[in-house]
Amino acid sequence: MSADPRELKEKMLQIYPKKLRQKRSEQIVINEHREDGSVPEIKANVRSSPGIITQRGCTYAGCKGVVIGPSRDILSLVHGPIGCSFYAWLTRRNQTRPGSPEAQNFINYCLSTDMQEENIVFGGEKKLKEAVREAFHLFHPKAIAIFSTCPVGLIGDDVHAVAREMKAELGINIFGFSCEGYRGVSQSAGHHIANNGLFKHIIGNNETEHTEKFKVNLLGEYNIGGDGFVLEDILSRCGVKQISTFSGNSTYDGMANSHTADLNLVMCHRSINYVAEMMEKRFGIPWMKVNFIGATASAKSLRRIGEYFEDEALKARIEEVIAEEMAKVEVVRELVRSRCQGKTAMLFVGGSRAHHYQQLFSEIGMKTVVAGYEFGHRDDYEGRKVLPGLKIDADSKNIEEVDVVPDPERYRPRRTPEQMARLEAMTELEFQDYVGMMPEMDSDTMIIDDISHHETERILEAYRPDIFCAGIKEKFGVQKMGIPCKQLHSYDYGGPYAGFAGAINFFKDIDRLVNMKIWRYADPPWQPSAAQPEEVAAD
Ligand code: CFM
Repeated sequence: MSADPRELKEKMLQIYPKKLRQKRSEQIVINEHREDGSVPEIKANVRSSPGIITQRGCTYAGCKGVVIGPSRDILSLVHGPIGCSFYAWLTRRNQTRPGSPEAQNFINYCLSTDMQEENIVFGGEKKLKEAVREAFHLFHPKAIAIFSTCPVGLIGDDVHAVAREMKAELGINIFGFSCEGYRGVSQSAGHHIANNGLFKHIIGNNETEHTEKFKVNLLGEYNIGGDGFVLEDILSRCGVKQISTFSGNSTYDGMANSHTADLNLVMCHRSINYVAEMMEKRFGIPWMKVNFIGATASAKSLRRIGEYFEDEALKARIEEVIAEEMAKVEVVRELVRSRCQGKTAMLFVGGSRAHHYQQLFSEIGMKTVVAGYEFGHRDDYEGRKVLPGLKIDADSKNIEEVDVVPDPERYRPRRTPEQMARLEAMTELEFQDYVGMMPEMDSDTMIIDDISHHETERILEAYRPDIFCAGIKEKFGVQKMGIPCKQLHSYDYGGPYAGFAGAINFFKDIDRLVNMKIWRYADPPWQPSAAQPEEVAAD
């Protein structure tokens, strides 16, 4: 790895037309830690330019697929052409584990109104009502969520009116989402819309009291490849009660009851920070950012929970669990580190993993040289402190900001102002904060927002990293260049990667990928005479 990031950036931009060059130059930043603690500004959460081959998804994907979909007993009904449902049908590896064989679990199903030309011309509300009734009589769910796809917004079907009418008719909770694919610049808009819906229609509907002493919700954990199961196990061993996860392995009742927790832990800040903030305003539940990706990061997050509850017995239990788990991690980590030390990685994933997974790589001595989000906002890159200065553009105005006031009966500050001040003074315990990706990356690393295919090829050519982490869309193009590509959305059928057990899995998988000699047999297109099999065998 010898590329000069500044030269490389210039070279990458050269082929673009002037206007695009200007825009992309603001979305590609060379990282720098300034004396005042700031990092350079990056342009993010703006529309993708046509033709760059973005890896982003749509607003409907963010709402249905990401935030609401993993919950097992909310019946998801897609209002739209059947094609929109294909990608919402078990294509994200969010797992779930019903409590008993009789418990409702709709994750295997894919329900769509299958809109036809006729519905586009004459309207689809009637068909939607019929579909809701049919779904209700087939499954008898506690709740039905209706998701709008692009044509629904274009023809003006009112999914909210249908939801209200059907709710009155059928007597269960039914709500709609105006999450048409085009509604925002990416799936990120869909997260926000889903958060608003969770807050308006579900959270606070179940007043079951729990007697456990330490009650939390885990927000922004979607149980991809079983990550959530690992975290449930760790938290319960520490004696921490998880009221609900948003939304991996979750149920409607758990979410409805989540306002009874005393702390919100935020894993994926990008997809769920809105719920965390709204719950704090309405119910008085503080939130803090945690990261259970990486063994050291997991230990740190657990200790933060102990500090928050200020309970010595809890802290002692947490230390026991950490010691027990770390002993297992260290054996594998040391071995893998000896083989991976000094190798390089690139990460291009959604809105949080491109940051979180850098921690796992650093634990085995690997450095992230270039990274970026598909749809992160400036606060995900630079930290939440930039929020007050963010410009609200027309695309963001498109999404409702829910006006939240303290609940007259149920608002209850979980900590006194003195306690909060004391906890905040402990440098390790920030509330309502997220430092972002760039402050935690080295100076002179390269950050690229919404990377294009052309830019991907240029950075691979210049740096030849030992591993590239992205998704299925990039995977095979990258591997044809002789560089292993690890999918960090789906985990390539692997995982779990969260928590201590997850770190062990990750270290082993990465070791296999970066040390496999097969990659040197592939000739990258720009280097037709790359290593021949004989040469590889010789070294
Ligand atoms: Fe959050 Fe996610 Fe991510 Fe995300 Fe996603 Fe995902 Fe992701 Mo794929 S919620 S932002 S919209 S951590 S599906 S579980 S892997 S892009 S980095």
